[in-house]
Amino acid sequence: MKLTFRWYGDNDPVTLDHIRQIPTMSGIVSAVYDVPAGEVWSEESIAALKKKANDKGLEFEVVESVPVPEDIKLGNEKAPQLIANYCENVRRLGKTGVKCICYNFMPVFDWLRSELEHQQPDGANALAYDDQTVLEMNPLTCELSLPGWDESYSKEELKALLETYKAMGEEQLWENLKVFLQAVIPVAEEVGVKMAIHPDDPPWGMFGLPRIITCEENLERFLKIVDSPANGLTFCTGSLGASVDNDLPAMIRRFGNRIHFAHLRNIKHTGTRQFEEVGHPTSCGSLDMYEIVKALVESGFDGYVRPDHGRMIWGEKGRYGYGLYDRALGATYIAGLFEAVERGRE
Ligand code: DNO
Repeated sequence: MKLTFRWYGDNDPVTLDHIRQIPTMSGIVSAVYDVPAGEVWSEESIAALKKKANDKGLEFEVVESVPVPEDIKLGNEKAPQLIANYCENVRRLGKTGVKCICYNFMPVFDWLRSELEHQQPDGANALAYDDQTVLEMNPLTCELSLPGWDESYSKEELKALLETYKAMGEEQLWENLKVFLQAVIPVAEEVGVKMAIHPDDPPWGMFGLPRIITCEENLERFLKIVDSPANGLTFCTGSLGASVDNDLPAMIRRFGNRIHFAHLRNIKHTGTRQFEEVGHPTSCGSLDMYEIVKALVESGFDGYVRPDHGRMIWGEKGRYGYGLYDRALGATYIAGLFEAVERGRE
């Protein structure tokens, strides 16, 4: 496996110099951030990003994300051109040496939490989710703004979008995903890129929006749409693990060689559809991180790994979920788990 770290570019308070000092770090996970979803990234921007990383001794082999515009998920008349643009991005990234692209197919909202600064007993702040609170939230009026939310919509646009999705339903979303994959995967194969869809976070529907990348059965269905190694998964333990019905080690063993990227973090279930994010180690939460890593290693996983959301500790202020300290602790813990499991097999 290759250990990586998400970097949000020059505006990220976490710098490449911080990242390169985390032991065993191989590279960054990043994206071109100054282009609206749906547009083609310039070759210069991609090359500049790669150069910045390489100049610090870091690789740039993983992109997260090339966002999928809503029009593609909705399968409307703008979709064909936007899919062509998406393919062009995959082509350009492949040519620059990118090997893995993470993306998601979540309608409107990316990852969602009800609390951004949940106080923990040790004084850390963490992201938390409570379904009851979310059920009472109205995305058209609520004040909360989350990192995954696209702020570019007006209330009217958002309302129309929510209504269109509600009317559309899950099966049509599957159909639109199929159209997308059938166009993009052959291009990815051609340029040596592994596409890795990110599960829906949390893995259930909300605000009447369909969510489909949620559980073992649906992941199986997804992988069969285009049965190619280039059509793979980002195995995000915090997202899939939010549902107590998902048996993560079993899923890893089942999907093994189709997992190209792993987001490893722990969460603690605190009630029905209620959880909070915790430190990465097994004993901090509800997920068995050792069994997860063991399943990855025993399935022959040779993709990319990154620590996922960290808590805010040691007084750090920064991008929710993406501070330096707790993620760096997570990174070294993950590296330790891999070393122990791998050496145990020798
Ligand atoms: C949250 C992230 C997600 C992820 C996208 C992938 O912290 O894991 O926002 O990057 O869903 O497209």
